[in-house]
Amino acid sequence: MRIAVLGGDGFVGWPTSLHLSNLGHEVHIVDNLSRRWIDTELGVQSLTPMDSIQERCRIWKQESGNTIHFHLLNLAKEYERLKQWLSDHKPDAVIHFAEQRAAPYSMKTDRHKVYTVDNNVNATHNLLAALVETGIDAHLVHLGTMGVYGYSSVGAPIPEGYLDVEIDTPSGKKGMEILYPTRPGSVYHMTKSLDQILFQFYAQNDGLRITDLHQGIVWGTHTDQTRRHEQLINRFDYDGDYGTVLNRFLIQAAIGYPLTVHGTGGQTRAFIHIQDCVRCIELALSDAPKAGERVKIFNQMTETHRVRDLAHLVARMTGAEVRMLPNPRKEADENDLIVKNDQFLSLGLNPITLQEGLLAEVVDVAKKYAHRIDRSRVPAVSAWTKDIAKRVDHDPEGKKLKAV
Ligand code: USQ
Repeated sequence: MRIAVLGGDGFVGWPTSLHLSNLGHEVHIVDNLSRRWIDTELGVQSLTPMDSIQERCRIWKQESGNTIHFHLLNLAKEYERLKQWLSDHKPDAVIHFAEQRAAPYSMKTDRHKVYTVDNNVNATHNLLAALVETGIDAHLVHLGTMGVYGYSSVGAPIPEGYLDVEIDTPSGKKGMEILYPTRPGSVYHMTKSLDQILFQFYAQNDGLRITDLHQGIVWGTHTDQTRRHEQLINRFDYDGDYGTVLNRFLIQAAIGYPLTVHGTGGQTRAFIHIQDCVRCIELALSDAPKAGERVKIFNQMTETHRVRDLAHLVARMTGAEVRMLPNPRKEADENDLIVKNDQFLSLGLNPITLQEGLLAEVVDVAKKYAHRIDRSRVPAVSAWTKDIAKRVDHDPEGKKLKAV
């Protein structure tokens, strides 16, 4: 297949591009390199040293003999160029990762909120409108998030995207299927909720074939392809805005920084290893919906864990100290989470679960590049409200709190 990977320079986009190229697909990365610009804005860098996208593609060609093409294009701002690109290249599938993906970044200031909505919603809508206009019947696979469901305890498993409900009508009860009600916990998660409505409309109105992947929190760093050469290494975020919880704990353990648990650590979240992410994309591509069908929604996660349990697991493994910090986010202190992921299992996903070996691999990578870490960028200081900001500002590293 000819596959466009929009956002193919990012944390999941890059290993996905390598994985698909390795399978023999013709891969075209379309990216505006915004993630690299955000590093510059924030004054942080990936823990792992990343080469330019052109250099990464050159090394891949040298390693595998396969070409990954790179196209510099801003999906959200260059609509006419996007249309032209689609007409020129006529992809069979488009994988859409091209969105600002960090909840804390999206909550930093009003400017970051505006940027995140502007970038993410326009990127998605421009793509949908351009597919219709150019008449290209590509299967669109979008990287969504488990966070669209929200994190209140519901006491029932979260289905894959849709919920069967019964409503009262004058002629009795009527059953219907609705999109699971969204309850985003950040502006970033809100944009992915808005995306769902855009997909629903374009699938129903124009017969676009769309798959939306509700992905959990990714952990790990290497995949089979990024291990093949030092310069194919994946990016790896550790800072308070872009680092995600389990990877952050592992990096913190590697550099002797107390593990930063927000609040009670009773938040339960869904997780998936990076190797399974790329495999899920492959599986989703093999199971495209037909024109006229509803959007296909998968829960792209393999297990759930409570944040404090993860901290204690990492602490036991490494001897790290665990510290409970004032939570910069507005989120439930404690929640349960049961998630259905039957569709990927039935397509043949054999989940990688938390294993000491893979956790240790992350710690080893972090130790190798520890000299690149700026410890002052480890605390998460982006606060969800002005009131929370005052509290977090006083004690960003929880020094006044007792370590547990
Ligand atoms: N947390 C800590 N300590 C930390 C960092 C996070 O306790 O040092 C807590 C947070 O307060 C939160 C949980 O861990 O309760 C998860 O935070 P996270 O930063 O790992 O994940 P999140 O902000 O939800 O976002 C990440 C990705 C996003 C993806 C999402 C999947 O950045 O792109 O969509 O995970 S999900 O969480 O399932 O919605």
